[in-house]
Amino acid sequence: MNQTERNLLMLLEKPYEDVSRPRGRDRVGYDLTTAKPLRVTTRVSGPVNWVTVPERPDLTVQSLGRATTIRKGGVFSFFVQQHRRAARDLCQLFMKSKDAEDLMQIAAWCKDRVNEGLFNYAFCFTIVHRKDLRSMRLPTVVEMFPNKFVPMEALTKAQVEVNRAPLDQKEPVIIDHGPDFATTTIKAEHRVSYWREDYGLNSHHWHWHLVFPIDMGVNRDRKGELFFFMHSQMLARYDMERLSVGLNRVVKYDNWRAPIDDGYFSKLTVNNSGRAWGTRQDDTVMQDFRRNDFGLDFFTVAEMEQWRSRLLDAIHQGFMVNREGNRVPLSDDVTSGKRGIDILGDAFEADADLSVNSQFYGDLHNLLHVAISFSHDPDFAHKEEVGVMGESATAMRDPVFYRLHRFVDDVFQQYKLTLPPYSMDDLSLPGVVVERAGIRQGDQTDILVTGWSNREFEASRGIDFAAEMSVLLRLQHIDHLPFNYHIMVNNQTGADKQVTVRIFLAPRKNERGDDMSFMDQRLLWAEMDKFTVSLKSGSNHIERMSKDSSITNPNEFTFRDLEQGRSSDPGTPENAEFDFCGCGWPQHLLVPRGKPEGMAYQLFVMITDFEKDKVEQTASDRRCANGVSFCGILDGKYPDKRPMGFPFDRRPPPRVMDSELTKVADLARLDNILLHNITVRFTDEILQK
Ligand code: CUO
Repeated sequence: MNQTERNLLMLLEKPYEDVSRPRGRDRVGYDLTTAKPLRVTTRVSGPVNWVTVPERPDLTVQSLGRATTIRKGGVFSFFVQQHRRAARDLCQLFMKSKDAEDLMQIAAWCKDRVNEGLFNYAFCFTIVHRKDLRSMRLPTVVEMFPNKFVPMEALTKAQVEVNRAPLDQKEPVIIDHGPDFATTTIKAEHRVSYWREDYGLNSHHWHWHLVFPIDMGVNRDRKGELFFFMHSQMLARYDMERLSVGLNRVVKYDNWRAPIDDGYFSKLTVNNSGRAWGTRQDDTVMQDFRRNDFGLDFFTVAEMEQWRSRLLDAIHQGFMVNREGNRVPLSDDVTSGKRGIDILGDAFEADADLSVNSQFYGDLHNLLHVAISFSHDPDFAHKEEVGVMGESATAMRDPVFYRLHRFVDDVFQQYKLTLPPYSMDDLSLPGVVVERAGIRQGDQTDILVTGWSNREFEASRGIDFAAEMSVLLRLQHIDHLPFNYHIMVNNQTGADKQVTVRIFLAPRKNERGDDMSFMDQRLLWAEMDKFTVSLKSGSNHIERMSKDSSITNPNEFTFRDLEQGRSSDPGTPENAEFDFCGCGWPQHLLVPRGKPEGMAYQLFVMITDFEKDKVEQTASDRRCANGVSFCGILDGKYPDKRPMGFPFDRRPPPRVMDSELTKVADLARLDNILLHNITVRFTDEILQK
């Protein structure tokens, strides 16, 4: 990273401090004195590397458009259309900059004039979506906004330690956090707090919505479908965690007049001045939205119910109706044009630019987030802040997130169940036999081991502790020991063959402890990996490392990594290839927790014909090595022609090879599919990796 890029990146640090405050290892401060800053520069001690930002007569309050409509210090919520419009204006201003230096000057000028969350969002959006800045990496959102991940209590403790430390202390102040969650064991839902409140899970969700924004003029390949698929997969994984701690699978929230059983009190703050997120008592009922502080028009639960009916009508009638009153058929059986699942996803999430008729189908999923997040104070009577459901970096902490998204998924699934089952031609691959498959972890076979690990983040990059020393947050999180898949495949086609290997994992037993039917187990299958291999004729031994998974992102950069150029220097051709890293499921959440005594899982390995799966990309399309199943390819097409979640996204065919199909094992009678039992054992110890 060159100095200009470094100076640019530093603007993401200390979001709540004046732009003139020194930041980063190099103590960079931005001097806008010639550009008439908004306030007098705060006095700072110690040397500062001043970056002079020249006067920019071209920048006026008008340049900011609607970006100033969000109050500073408050929440920036992408679920609110007015906030998205503010973001669009600021992103447009940033996107128009000529180069990195120009962007740095514009951004430094804007920094203290707009809402902090909005600023960082627009800034990150620009880095992700501008081709000339692809070599830059984003630091983890945990370091930008520690207050969205760690309770204020822990951060206050850090401040006390900093104040006590000698001024010349060189060692960092370390604050341990976790396992310590927002609930106690009195609440059954507490048992999955370790997962809901995981930093990686929440930063993944923030990052995913940054890469797939709505109403921002971003129309990426199969965006609506990916909204469905990625969230559906998160639910499959959540349900696996629930089953591992003796909880039933999550129940959809679809009676919006009934109380929401579980409340949520996040203990987090929305900014550094200690303003808390709104909280929700147990048994709160969602209300009509009638607040005047959020720039959002009033809306009612009845309107949302109407949008839901229209979406369900469309699904069951097989078409939507566009603004001109014409029918838009919903079908995935297309060779060109948009798939039904994409059309539905765009109208449901919703993206007003892409929805076939946003007036008619509304903004259902987004406004459900909003209505739930204000259910504790729907008319602003108590002047309470929005709840965590209103922000993508915090929403997944709340148990109601999963109940809401189970409803969203249920609507998508209703559509999927209208589609015909896959044919034998879709499912089989003549001449290719999966003979054996299994897992090796150390010297163990077919046993995966989970436990805890620690990860350190620098809190002083997001919060100004007014001290020279670094302040590290050490977060404990669930993790697993790395492992390898071993798959033996016999290629009897008589020639080399390019194939796609698809690996899924699901629990073997349901809540009752019974083996599951195909339909009972269908939504529990989590994609573990998907990759292409060239089979030679005869026997093949495929070995694949867990860290190479197609869903995960192994590169979560801290500010320090980026400053030091660690694993992030785009100077080498290999790294230039692997732009767009940063999106993807956290590596440490790849394996579900399992049980101390071991939990029975099934590994599903399927081999399909790459000829039928492949998607032509243009030579210039950049790809990241990882996270592709959840994040796609930035400038290119989603690299698998099959519907996402194939073959579990549809109802199964009633018969396979002349016998009834009731269980997944019946499908595995096909030669190209193998089902294999494995065990996941949770150790409740720090893992020695
Ligand atoms: Cu990701 Cu509702 O879409 O949170």
